[in-house]
Amino acid sequence: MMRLLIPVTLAALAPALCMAQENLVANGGFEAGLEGWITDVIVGPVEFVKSTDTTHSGSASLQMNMTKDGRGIARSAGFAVEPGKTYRISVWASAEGAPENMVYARVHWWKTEPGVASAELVCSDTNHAGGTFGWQELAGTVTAPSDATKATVRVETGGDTGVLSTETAGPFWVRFDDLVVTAVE
Ligand SMILES: [Ca+2]
Repeated sequence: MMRLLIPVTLAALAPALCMAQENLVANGGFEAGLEGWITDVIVGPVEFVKSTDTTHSGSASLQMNMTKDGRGIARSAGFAVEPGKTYRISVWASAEGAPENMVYARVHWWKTEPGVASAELVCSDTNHAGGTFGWQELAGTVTAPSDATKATVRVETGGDTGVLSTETAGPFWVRFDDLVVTAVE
């Protein structure tokens, strides 16, 4: 009986294993709070909170509380990438009173370690959202440049200097959850 059972079990597992896509981002679902993430206040104050009130999945999400015209980012831990390879980025977000088009995720490609000043940044975004909305997926497909070795993903409420003059109606908040980066076969 055992000889029969083992091949059957392996055959049943094989399709599931082939379909499984590894999430390259550690703690992308914020179940461990902000472990592995670096936060930065572009225009403050901004409060970064491990929210357990509302999540897209699991028991925690990241909530960023902005004052009027506030801007903040949270950057993931770095992960290895292969030059020329295509990756899909997906993150779920919800918001109240966010400025138009200012909620998104952005990948940065690095030649060396993330945070090294000599690294060349090449940015690619997911689609953007704004206003007041329930959980929605922001996704994008990006291709690693020929000299990239690592990448990080920032979830943002508009972290670029070019948009800092955009006024918001008042304080606003954005939640992020389930950041997943997978290599596209
Ligand atoms: Ca979560």
